[in-house]
Amino acid sequence: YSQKTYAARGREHTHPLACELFATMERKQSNLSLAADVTTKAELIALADRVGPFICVLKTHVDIISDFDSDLVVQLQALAAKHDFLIFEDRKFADIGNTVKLQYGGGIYRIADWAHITNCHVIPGEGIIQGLAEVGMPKNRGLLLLAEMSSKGMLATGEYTARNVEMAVDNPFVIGFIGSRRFTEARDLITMTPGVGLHASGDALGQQYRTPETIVAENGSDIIIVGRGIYGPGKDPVAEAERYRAAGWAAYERRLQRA
Ligand code: UP6
Repeated sequence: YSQKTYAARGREHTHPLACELFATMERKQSNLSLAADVTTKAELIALADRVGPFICVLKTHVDIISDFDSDLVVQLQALAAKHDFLIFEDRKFADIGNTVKLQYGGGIYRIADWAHITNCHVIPGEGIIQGLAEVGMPKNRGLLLLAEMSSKGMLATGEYTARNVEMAVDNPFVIGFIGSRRFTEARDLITMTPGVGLHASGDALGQQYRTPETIVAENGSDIIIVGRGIYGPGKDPVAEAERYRAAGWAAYERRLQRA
């Protein structure tokens, strides 16, 4: 599967949201997701509008926005339509099924109403997936499991990662993983990879960066997630977004050629 084109995988996938995602990637020639970790509404809207043309997925952390309101969601949805991208709220749910249902569907953020994709840790066991699926499946949302993390010393390894893969294969609400590589051929589950950078090797708080070439061409991941590499201090977000889009797409084309 990782040697198939995104277009073919989009045509064949059993989850409608995954079909939509692959089709978007093909249309825009982009396997780039922007990690938009800015802290005000105005900054997030401005960044999403500028970088929107280059990305397939906008990844948000809505709980870091100091002036969050429902109008922000309306504006993000308008930008998603204008620039043709999906929205991924990187919520990293980690509680029991009953609690995550309330956190996903309700509260101030009402994540399930607007985020096409969200994610969770499976540390509580598979009830967390079931709880999220009860809210998200009727809305045609999709879930990623955090099978690995990018940070130094992370504990999601070995048997824990393997259990993530088993749970993902078993539950149709799951469309894939956060992690560093392709984990399984089953159900053509997607991998999205954070910790991607072309220059820096990491930050002062344990983040570790690898290149699009390593992640996509060698490891078989599908989507690169890039944050500060695009809008960090002194960077031109439009130029950097195009650079990462081109690098991610070139790595994907090299992967296809290796087949
Ligand atoms: N993220 C990681 N590593 C993980 C999972 N998620 O970095 O294992 C998220 C962070 C941040 C983004 O929450 O939003 O990906 C990475 O941003 P950066 O490119 O600026 O380091």
